[in-house]
Amino acid sequence: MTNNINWFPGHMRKALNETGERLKLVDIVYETADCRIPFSSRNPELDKIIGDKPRIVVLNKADLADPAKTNQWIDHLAKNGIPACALESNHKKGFDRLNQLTMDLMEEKLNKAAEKGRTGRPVRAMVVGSPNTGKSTLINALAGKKAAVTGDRPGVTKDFKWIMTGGRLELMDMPGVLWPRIATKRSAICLQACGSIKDEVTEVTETAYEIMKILIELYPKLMTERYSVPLDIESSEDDMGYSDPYYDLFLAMGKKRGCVMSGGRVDEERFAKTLLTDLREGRIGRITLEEPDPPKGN
Ligand SMILES: Nc1nc2c(ncn2[C@@H]2O[C@H](COP(=O)(O)OP(=O)(O)O)[C@@H](O)[C@H]2O)c(=O)[nH]1
Ligand SMILES: [Mg+2]
Repeated sequence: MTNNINWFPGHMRKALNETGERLKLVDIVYETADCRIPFSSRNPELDKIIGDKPRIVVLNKADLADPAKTNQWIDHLAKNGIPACALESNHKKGFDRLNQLTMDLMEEKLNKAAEKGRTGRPVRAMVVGSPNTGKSTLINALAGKKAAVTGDRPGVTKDFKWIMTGGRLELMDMPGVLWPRIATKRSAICLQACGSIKDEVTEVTETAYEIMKILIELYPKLMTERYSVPLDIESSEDDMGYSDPYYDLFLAMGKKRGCVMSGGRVDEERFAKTLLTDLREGRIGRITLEEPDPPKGN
């Protein structure tokens, strides 16, 4: 599977260095992750530049994720010393918890500043995360108006502004961009299925087929409900005596959804697109593709 994020190592390094420079200016970091793929959408390189700066992992798009697994992830991160919260940036849900965590983490620093006579000191925050994790949406939601975000193209130095968000928080209007963790084929598929890596036309069918396998493993009930196909259908052999029950299921689901060409053959690409859109828009249900411990990868 090709990695179609058109960054190269030098570019990534530059983006990381720039983000590191800007991190020096803030008190706290909001690290956005996609709540459905908290493993693959986070980048361990952040740890190297974040130092001992307080950080909150924002599990964004929680509306699309499995609530029980979201809680497992929050517990798992907390056990590893990383406060985390679920957020729905585009529905403005979960912000009270984010504020609470922010103030808990900043309390000591603010008290020290107050002792030195600096009362009412603002808390400066910066949003950092990989593409499509909702950085701009989060900044806009915190800013309370649509406008401020200057852009998040990696490797491009731009001036930034501080946005007053009400309360004590001042937010850098330019997020830091990281890249997702595409260490395994499974990660690549999950990232692509969640829309974090752009669809490559030639790969849509493969991605959909692979994600269907993962979904059947993790959420068999939701899959049968959505596509009205029993998961134990009898598999047929091809001319070479080879059978792939998952491929048969894929075709059966496509047929059921009316993705059929003239002549009766299943239009695999059309069903692939249908399946991916269903998943991305939450129509299959609330789904989390990665378990906290241990992260799945093969
Ligand atoms: N369902 C859902 N979609 C979200 C949420 N936050 C952001 N999005 C969507 O995710 C996509 C990427 O968001 P964006 O803020 O552009 O991500 P960025 O690349 O990190 O800046 C957009 O289509 C947003 O509307 C959320 O909490 N729930
Ligand atoms: Mg953005």
